[in-house]
Amino acid sequence: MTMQTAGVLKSSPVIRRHEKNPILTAKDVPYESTLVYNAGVAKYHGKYVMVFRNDVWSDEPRKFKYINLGLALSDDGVRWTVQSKPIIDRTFCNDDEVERIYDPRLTVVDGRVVMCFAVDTKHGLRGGIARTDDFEKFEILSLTVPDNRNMVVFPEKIGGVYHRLERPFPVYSRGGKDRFDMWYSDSPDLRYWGNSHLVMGVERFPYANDKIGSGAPPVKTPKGWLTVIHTVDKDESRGKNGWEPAWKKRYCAGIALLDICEPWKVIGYSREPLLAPEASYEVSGGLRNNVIFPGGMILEDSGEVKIYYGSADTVECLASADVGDLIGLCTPA
Ligand code: BMA
Repeated sequence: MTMQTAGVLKSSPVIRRHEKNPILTAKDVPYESTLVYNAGVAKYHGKYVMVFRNDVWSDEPRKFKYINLGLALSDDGVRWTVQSKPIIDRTFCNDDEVERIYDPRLTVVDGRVVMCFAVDTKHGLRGGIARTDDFEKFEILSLTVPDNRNMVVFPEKIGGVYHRLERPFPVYSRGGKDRFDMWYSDSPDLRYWGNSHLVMGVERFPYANDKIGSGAPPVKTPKGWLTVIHTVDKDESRGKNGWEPAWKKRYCAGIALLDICEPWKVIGYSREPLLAPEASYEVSGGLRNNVIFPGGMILEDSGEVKIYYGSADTVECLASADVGDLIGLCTPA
C-alpha cells in the first residue's frame, strides 16, 4: 500500500522568521560543537534562558561523537551568550544505562525551572523531568518507562495537579510503523504521573502521515492553552537530503488550542502548517534538511509569541506571530 504524501507545504502568512536567523549556531559556542539545535527556552529572573542540544561530530568523514547540553542567556531573546561549559552530559542521571540526553524543554513552574528531556538508554528511550534553580544543581524528579519523549510541562497547576503533554511510541499496537500521537498525563508532584488521555491522533493532520509530538510548553491565553507541535510526513521517494544516505521525513510546526481546565480536550488546531521548511537554513546545508523542531514558546506582554525551533538538526532559529493570529489558526476540532 502506498502512503498518501503531503505534497508541497507552505508556512502560514501570520508567522515571521527573524531576520537574524539562525540565532544560535556552533560558531557561538566556546567549546567543542558541531550542531546546535532543539533548544528549550524560558524567561527566568528577568533573562531569557536557553538550554540547547550540542552534537559533536568529527570532520570528514563525518561521524557522530557525543552530545551535551549547553546554556545560553539573553536580554532580548534574540542575541545570546553561551556560558563557558556545557551543563549536562550523559552522566546527568548517574546511570550507566544512559547513552545520551537531548531535546530539552523548559517551563517555569512555581518560580523554579522544570526541564523535560529525552534519554536514550541501552533498554529504550525515556522521558525525563528535572528541576533546577540555577542550572548547576538539578533534581531528577521522574523518568518514564520506554518509549516516550517530547514531554512538556504546563506552567501552572490546574485543579491542584501538574500537567504534561507527551509522545509515546506505540510501535507494536500501531501496525509496526510510525503512527505516533500526542498524549496527556497529570501528577500531584511532578514525580508520579497518571490519568493519561489521548490528546490528538496523527491522522487529524492533513500535513502529517507519520507522527506528531509536542513542541514547546503551552502558554496560557484567555481562549485556552496555546501549544506548538511538530508534525512529520514521510515520502519514500525522497533520497539524500543532508549528511545521511537518505532522509525521507519532513518536520513542520503546527498550532493547537487546548481546554484550560481539561487540557487533553482540543478546542481547535491548524489544518495547514504554521511553519513548513522553506528558508535556506531549513532546506539545505544541514545534517537533516527539512526539519523544523519547535521547543520554546514565549508569550510577551505585547501579544507577540516567540517560537524557537531547531532547523535542519543543525542550528537554532526564531519566528514570531501575534497571539490572536495564532489562536485564529486553531479552527474548531
Ligand atoms: C526526532 C528527534 C529530534 C530530531 C528529529 C529530526 O525523532 O530525534 O531530536 O530533531 O527527529 O531528526
